[in-house]
Amino acid sequence: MITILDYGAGNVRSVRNALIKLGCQVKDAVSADDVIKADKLVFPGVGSFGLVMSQLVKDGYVEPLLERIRQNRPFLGICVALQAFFEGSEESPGIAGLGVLPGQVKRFSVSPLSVPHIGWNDIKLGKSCSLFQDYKGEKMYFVHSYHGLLDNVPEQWRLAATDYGEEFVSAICQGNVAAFQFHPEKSGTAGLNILKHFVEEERITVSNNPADTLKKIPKTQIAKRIIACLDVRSNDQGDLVVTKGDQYDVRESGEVRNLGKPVELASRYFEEGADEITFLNITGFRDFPLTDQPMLDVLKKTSEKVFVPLTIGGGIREFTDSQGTFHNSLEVASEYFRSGADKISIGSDAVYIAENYRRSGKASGTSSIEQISQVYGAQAVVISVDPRRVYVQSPGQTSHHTIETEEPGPGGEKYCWYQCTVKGGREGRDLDVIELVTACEKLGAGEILLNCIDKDGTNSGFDLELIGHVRDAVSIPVIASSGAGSAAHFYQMFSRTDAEAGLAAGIFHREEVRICDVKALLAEKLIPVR
Ligand code: 1PR
Repeated sequence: MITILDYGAGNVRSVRNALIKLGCQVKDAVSADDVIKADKLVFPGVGSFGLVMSQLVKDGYVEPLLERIRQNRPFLGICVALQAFFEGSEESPGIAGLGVLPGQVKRFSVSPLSVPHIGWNDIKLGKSCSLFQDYKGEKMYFVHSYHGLLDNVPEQWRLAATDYGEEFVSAICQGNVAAFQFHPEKSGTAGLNILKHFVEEERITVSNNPADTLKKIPKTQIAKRIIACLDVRSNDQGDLVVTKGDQYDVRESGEVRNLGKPVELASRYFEEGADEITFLNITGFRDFPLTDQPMLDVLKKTSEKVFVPLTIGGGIREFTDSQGTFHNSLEVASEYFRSGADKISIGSDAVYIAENYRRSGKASGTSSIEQISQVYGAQAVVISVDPRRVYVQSPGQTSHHTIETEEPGPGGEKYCWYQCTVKGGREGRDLDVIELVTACEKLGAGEILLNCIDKDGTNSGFDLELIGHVRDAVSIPVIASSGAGSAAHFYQMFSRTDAEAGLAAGIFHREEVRICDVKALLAEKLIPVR
């Protein structure tokens, strides 16, 4: 029996699904006694350090947790749960951690690398450990902005480190007590194997290698991510299908294109090696997300089979339902996290928020971006951008951020700006892509999903000028999206821009290109992939 310490973290469902996949019986800790007496305790944590610690204090779990660690009873912490071992964190000044390890957790300051550290990176194991007996050097999935300093970790606790501009502790272990900064429940089969050894083995064994082992292991490298995107909507018969637009037009001879069933396609992409999977409910702006049971079911079913990160977007905003009940966006996002999402993506609402922010010049504190990132962490909030080019003869013709383009306009115009749209490209706004992404970063977003209406479904390659334009303007990761027609387009994009990830839909749905083909070409070209 595995007991989960569920304080409402976003990834609890993913951890529960992974343990159930491993054949475990799982129950939630409901009392301090459970925390101490549980055979094996798993503590999944995402979100802010302060939120985690204040929840533990509120539930009276701090002392029982410390007692469990003192009694060396089997314990596995994930992500923020590792950070909670330290005395405190820069993320939440004045809030005490468990204090098992000395020192403060720090925010990454690794420019020009983007923060949060989102993606697949290696771990340097300094000791051999029974939890890693099947480990063959696979990359693990990380999603965090703060980290513990290796120097603060006493030798007897050090297990693994990882590099991301600076070296940080990615695993600790002493006796039967272990914790990881990475997410084993979202690190594919390799991650499940590590969880399996925690579940199956009576106790954790660690053999000491020479203390300087870690120093001898070469720096780790984060991989470029390959993401499969499933644009989902109900067709005219009311079935939820995966569809795909050409420049956002999803109809073919009047019918909604049907490219397959969401759960099946997502499972196929997981098997084929996708690093992440994104669902975009493209008519979400019309629906009441909390009553959109079919989409929630797709997420629940997918999260039982897919052990890489899941992002869900479409319709995430505050709304008043048909009974006149008001629902804030945090409620909507929480329902998606509880249903298995690891990240949520905000589209139209982000445009309205950025417009308000630019008008008022200050954060409202109530926007969906602010509310959700404060509770679940910036790394859980993706902004899905739907821009289209507007050509101008000269930059002076507009107040918007323009670029000089190598792809002149219909009238030979050498300049253009990128107009933001809402409602799935149906409505253009007086806001450019730079005004949008910079406002959203300031308000707490953790990643940009940069689509391009002009390129969507064209198989003509990514809009490299747009990607460079946005990558230079923000310090959060950018996912390049729209237009991929071949594996070579991914190589072109990763070799000519600093985007952290590449996303495609049509070529994967139509099986014109497989995810493994893209990765094989990138690896051949020495672009790091998982
Ligand atoms: O505005 O918060 O309700 O979110 C709606 C979301 O759905 C937005 O993120 C928007 O990007 C997306 N969306 C809305 N309408 C459409 C449409 O196609 N009619 N799809 C749409 C956007 C963009 C990508 C696509 C890439 C790759 N599609 O998701 O996967 O362009 O495609 P490709 O590789 O085939 O070129 P809200």
